[in-house]
Amino acid sequence: MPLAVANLGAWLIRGRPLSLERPVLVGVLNVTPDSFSDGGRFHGAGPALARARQLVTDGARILDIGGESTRPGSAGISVDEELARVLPVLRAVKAELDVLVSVDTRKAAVARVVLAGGADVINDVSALGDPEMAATVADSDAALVLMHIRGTPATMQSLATYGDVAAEVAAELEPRVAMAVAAGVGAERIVVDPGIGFAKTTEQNLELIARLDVVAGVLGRPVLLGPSRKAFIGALLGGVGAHARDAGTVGACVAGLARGARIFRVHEVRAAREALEVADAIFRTEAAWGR
Ligand code: HH2
Repeated sequence: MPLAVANLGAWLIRGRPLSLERPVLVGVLNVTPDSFSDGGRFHGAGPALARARQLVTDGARILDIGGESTRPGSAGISVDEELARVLPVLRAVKAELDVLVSVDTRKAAVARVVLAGGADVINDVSALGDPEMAATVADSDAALVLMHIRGTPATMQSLATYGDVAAEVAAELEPRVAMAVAAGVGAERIVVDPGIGFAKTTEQNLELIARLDVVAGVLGRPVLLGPSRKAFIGALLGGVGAHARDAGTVGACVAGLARGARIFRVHEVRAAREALEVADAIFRTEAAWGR
């Protein structure tokens, strides 16, 4: 069976399985003043809600609300500031739209409040860097994304030294999955993410996507991929800016699908969803031929 269809199944979110039979799109909803590609554009509940409606219309099954930029070199913000950005948008989205909501946070104190406020997924780009995070998620029935990073956004780019990046990312994520499970987060609630652009060079990002099956295979959990608009795409396309990277993003997603990714975090959902659905249908046909 080709890799592309080897990792089917479901992701358990708030007691309900989200099928991964078809690729799942996660729409990025950054409510920050300073995110690298869309900082300031959807800051505040009004613009954020309009963006959320568009992402759902385009086919996002999950919206990932982020209040703190994690771009290389960025400094953190306080719990209060993060909640002031995220909570009004979470409430507005939940009140109006029938969509799962993920909150992109590294802080257990933020997670506790948004989980009480109805968040369905905690997307932790520090993979349990906060020692309280695992127990906080375990106390709910929400799902958890564990993303690979080394250091923090402020320090990560100086830590991009690997022998075998795919094997090391898998090995470094494995104990984090074990920690979450030991704290009481059921394995079926967890997905893993290789952390494209987090403590990785352009070559390492390419290698990680090319060998994504290593990450999926070692961990046995569904893989989420987040290449959207990242610097390695700009580098490959002659230095284009973040807004000229959406077609390149689609290419990275389709390549990831061919290596087992089932969940894709992107800024522009429609093109990625359509490309992934077509590619997935072709890979299924390939599987039916027994190749
Ligand atoms: N990338 C970013 C943020 N959160 N979460 C997961 N699981 N995977 C990713 O690859 C990922 C992520 C960075 O992108 P963006 O949100 O666009 O930028 P910023 O961190 O500047 O807000």
